[in-house]
Order: sequence, then C-alpha cells, then structure tokens
Amino acid sequence: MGTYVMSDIHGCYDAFMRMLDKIGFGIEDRLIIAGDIIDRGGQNFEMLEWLENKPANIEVLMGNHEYDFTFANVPAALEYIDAYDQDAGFTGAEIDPYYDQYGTVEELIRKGVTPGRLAFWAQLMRRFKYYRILNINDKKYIIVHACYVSEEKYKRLNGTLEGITDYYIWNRDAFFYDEGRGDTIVFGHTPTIFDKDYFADGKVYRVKFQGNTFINIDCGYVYKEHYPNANLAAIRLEDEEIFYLD
Ligand SMILES: [Mn+2]
Repeated sequence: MGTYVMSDIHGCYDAFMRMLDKIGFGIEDRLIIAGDIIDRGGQNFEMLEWLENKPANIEVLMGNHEYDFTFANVPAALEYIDAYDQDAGFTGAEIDPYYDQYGTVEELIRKGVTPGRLAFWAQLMRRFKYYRILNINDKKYIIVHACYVSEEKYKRLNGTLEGITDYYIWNRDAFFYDEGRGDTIVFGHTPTIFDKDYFADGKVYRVKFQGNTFINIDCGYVYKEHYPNANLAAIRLEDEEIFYLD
C-alpha cells in the first residue's frame, strides 16, 4: 500500500482519473489531495459529483478555492437566488453583489445544479481539514495547501490564532516553517510552471532549507494550454517517488 499526495486539480477531472489509473490507485492505498480541486478548469461539475461519492481512502484538504466556494461564492449565489422575485425580477438591492471570480457557481447553475445541491457541496467542503500530519518511516510529513505554521509560532508572532487558516491556504512563503528538524512539507498552491520562487518548469520543486525538506507538487496542469510543460504530479510518501501524468 502507498500514501499518495496530489494537489491543484482545478476541475481537470479526466486528468485526475488518468492519474489514479497511472499510479494504480487501489483500496489498499491512501490519497491526500492538498486542496484546490475546483475552479479554472472545465470539469468542475464532474469534480463535485465525484466529491459527493468520494472513496473513504481519499481525503481532500482545504484550498483557497474550496474556502471561497463554501464561505463566499455559494452563500452569495444562494442569497441572490433567494432575493429573486419571479414577477418583479431582482428585489434584494441591498445584498452583496454576486461574487464568483472564476464563474464556477454560475456554470454549475447553468448546468442545472439546484441551490440545494450547491449548499450540500459547500457543506461537504466546510468539513475539510487545513492540514494533515503523517508519520511515515519515522519521518514527519506535513501536507497543506499553501504553507504550514504551528499554532505556537503563529500565536507568538501575532498574539492570537486569528487568521491562521488564511496562512494555510493563501501564503506563498512555505519556508516560513522553520520549527522542525528533518520534516517534510508537501504543498501546492503556487504552480512550478511560472512562479519565480518555485520555478521548476512543470516538474516538482524540491529543496532542503534549514534542515527541513519542501516539496511543491503543483505543476500547473490546468495551465497546460499556455504552458506545454505543465503537468499533474503525484508523490508517494513511502519512497518519495514522483509520478507525472504526461
Ligand atoms: Mn490555491
């Protein structure tokens, strides 16, 4: 059995399925997806339908795109739908303007997804954890969407834990983690295809810094049309072998 990590699928459902095939993912294995399963790509509906029936040996962690979907985009859309009067048109002039930066919620509604199903998907995502810590072969692996920081350090610097979840899903400075010795942080969020700090031309970015190892597995697959070297990657933690879709 193997423990795999992937991230930033961004609505590329077919590629995700091909990758599961490629690694021969089975019921004995475990997969952790480090966030951002939706937005940008063309198969958000398929991803969310999959989420509804997700196998128990696959865990999805919170990414900033899931966060926005569940706490901003779906609530705004539902409020908007609620305020719509069949005869009079929109009546809720005072509600927040509809916010859906990537057009995902609008696309889903156009495909016939009911408000109830949207709310259900948002509910599923609300339960996503922000990080997962695993001990494999006596090594500590921290899996997170963007960056990890311990509550102790965050509190020491900020006096409060407020905002720490933003840190997990938004921050682009993974090297902020300097507390462990010999730990491995596996993350995504910043594609290695064009970012200057994590650039690896569509390969996995891996570096040792202050005694810890940082592995960015977001190879920017959703940008493949404009960046031919973009790829979808998976890492198997037991032997740290990396698999590429293409
Ligand atoms: Mn992200």
